[in-house]
Amino acid sequence: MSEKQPLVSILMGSQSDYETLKEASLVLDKFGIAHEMRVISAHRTPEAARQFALTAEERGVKIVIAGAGKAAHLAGVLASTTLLPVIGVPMKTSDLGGLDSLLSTVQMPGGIPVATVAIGQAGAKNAALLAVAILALDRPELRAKLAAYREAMTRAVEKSDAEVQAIPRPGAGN
Ligand code: RP5
Repeated sequence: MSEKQPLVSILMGSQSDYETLKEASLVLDKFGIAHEMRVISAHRTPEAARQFALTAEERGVKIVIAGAGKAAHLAGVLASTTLLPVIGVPMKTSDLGGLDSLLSTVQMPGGIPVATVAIGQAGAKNAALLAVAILALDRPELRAKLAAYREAMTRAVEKSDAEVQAIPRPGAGN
């Protein structure tokens, strides 16, 4: 995590969400995006959630990533109080597998959007990539990094394809 002024805030409802949200931080590190990580709960620390949302924009934050589980109100509560884009990451949960978090995060009533990504680590990773894509809108050097990231992914899949095709299969005539 960079010591510079954070452009992205990664919030989590509980420290138990950390291992999942770490994926978002790793992606932002890869792209050199200064960010912060905070534990702030919509239920357990509602005043801190409100203060965060009221002051994030004036601190220079551009995008908020909020991960929470179960009755996951964090992203929606933050979105209600800031005009910054909020990306919600539903946590995987032990009781309902994360469907609880997903529905709580994605089903915002019209008027207050939360851009909701997939449950768990894939969602955390994609939340960061979405934040990079938004920041890249007016940063050509970041856009180039994002394009290179996609290109590397394409090359990796092509390599996998070649490896799978090279595996001898009984009865396939090789
Ligand atoms: C939510 O409740 C948190 O985001 C977490 O995913 C879930 C459970 O929290 P703990 O009981 O593990 O602190 O607020």
